[in-house]
Amino acid sequence: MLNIVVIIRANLKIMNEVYILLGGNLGDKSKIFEETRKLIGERVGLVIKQSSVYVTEPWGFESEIFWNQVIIAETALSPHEILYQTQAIEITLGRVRKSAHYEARTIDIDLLFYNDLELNSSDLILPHPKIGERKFVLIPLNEIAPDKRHPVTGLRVQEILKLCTDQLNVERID
Ligand code: PH2
Ligand code: MG
Ligand code: MG
Repeated sequence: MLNIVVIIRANLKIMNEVYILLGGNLGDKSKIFEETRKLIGERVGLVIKQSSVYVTEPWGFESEIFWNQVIIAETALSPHEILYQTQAIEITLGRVRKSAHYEARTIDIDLLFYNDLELNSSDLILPHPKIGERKFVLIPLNEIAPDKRHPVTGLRVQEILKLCTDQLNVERID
């Protein structure tokens, strides 16, 4: 009997939900987004939900128009394992960082939520600290998870969106 319990426990992978923002404004955005979702599915976990793609005005700097999309993946990885994988995917898909400032990019993959985890490490903060300031995040997020609660404030995504004063244009394209 004990043996059976041990075998079951060894095979039990606890699944987690990670909310991910895709953003890019350089290159063939349609191909790059498709490839990004495929690589996230292979290296992070099954994509269980995805918002429409939105065309969005650049927030915080002057640049080309962006595409943004929010996806939810089921994952057995830890937040830092996901960060490692998503940074590798960014590099595979041609992202080049020239400075510490905002820059045009082929693909940026940001972690928004990981379950209800609060994490403050030097290279990763969860939930993402700028969610409430950005309609290019909140509008796609609200499309697929309006009732998701922010673990720090307890507010639902739909409530955070109502409170957001960002005026930049965010337009659904598919
Ligand atoms: N990402 C930024 C800064 N500004 N603006 C839009 N519209 N979309 C983004 O993904 C974005 C941005 C930093 O990563
Ligand atoms: Mg970003
Ligand atoms: Mg990023």
